[in-house]
Amino acid sequence: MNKSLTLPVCSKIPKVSIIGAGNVGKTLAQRVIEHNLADVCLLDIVEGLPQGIALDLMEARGIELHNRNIIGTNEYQNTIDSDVIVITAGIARKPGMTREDLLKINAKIVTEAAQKCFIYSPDALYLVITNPLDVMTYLVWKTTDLPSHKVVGMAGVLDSSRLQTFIAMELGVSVNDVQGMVLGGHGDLMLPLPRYCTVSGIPITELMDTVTIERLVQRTRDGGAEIVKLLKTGSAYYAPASSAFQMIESVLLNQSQLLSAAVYLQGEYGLNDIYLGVPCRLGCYGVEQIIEINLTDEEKRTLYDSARSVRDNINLALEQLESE
Ligand code: TXD
Repeated sequence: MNKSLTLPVCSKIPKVSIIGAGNVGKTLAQRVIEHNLADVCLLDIVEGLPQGIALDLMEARGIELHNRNIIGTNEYQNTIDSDVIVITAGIARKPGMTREDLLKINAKIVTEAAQKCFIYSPDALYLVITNPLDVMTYLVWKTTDLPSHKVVGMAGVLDSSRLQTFIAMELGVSVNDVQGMVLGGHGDLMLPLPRYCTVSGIPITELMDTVTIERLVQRTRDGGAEIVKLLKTGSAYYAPASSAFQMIESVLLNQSQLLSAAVYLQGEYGLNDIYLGVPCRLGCYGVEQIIEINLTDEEKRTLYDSARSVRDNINLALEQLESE
């Protein structure tokens, strides 16, 4: 028998739990394990669904040759000791359902999921994806004892990626060279900032006329709807999963990336007690810094309109949760 080796102590493999094994959840799970970033616990309310997806992904390891594990479960205790909790659980709007109905149902799903995860992973970073994004992110913070820097919503990275992609396609340049930023709430009132978009340092205002820029900005605002219209059932999930992956990587590898995300505002941009998309630095501490940039009066108006709409929905959701 071979002598056993004295192995060095391994540092803990990071763990990401994803609540909701739908399109975004399962695509994100695949990215996380196949990039060797973390082990994954995939949880869904539907019995067999997360287990089946996890087994299928595990069986690809002989080809993908990564070393991460994924389990599927319906039990919250399996999320124990997670470093990141991602909440994608929710339902999509069905025919005949009002926005308020959807808000009420998703608010209940998301807050219950966050509270159950909190029991097992009180120190994790909570990344919220379920729509309406800014409202759901606020509710996760409000209904748990999590500090606000540990609760963040994903939308700005996706909206920014869409804008960067459209700029690269329009100019025929590599998307590697394009920088762009979209602020505000995730929805019709998002605030793409063409003034801050550059191609290898050159402002896009030098490279495109205002009509073209406005067309790309509008396509970014309609980005989600354009995909829903094409898919007919369901909404975008590849780019949303990539966006969430970028944020998780910044946290687990402590990269402190400066990106746009829904964060808790306490006076920044003149806004208080609200989650809204603004530039921030994201690292292992969670939200490390919120960056305030100069906005024109018109940009501020859009940001405040966005904040007003988010706040109305937060109030509505809180009333509904309290009335139960
Ligand atoms: O930029 C963004 N933030 C977004 C947000 C981009 C894309 C998608 N966006 C929203 O994410 C979308 O509007 C949804 O609210 C979520 C998830 O989107 P996805 O496309 O993954 O939805 P699916 O495929 O319907 O998956 C939802 C899963 C499904 O498997 C349900 O069974 C599960 O959620 N679900 C639950 N899991 C656990 N616990 C409960 N209670 C539960 N209810 C539903």
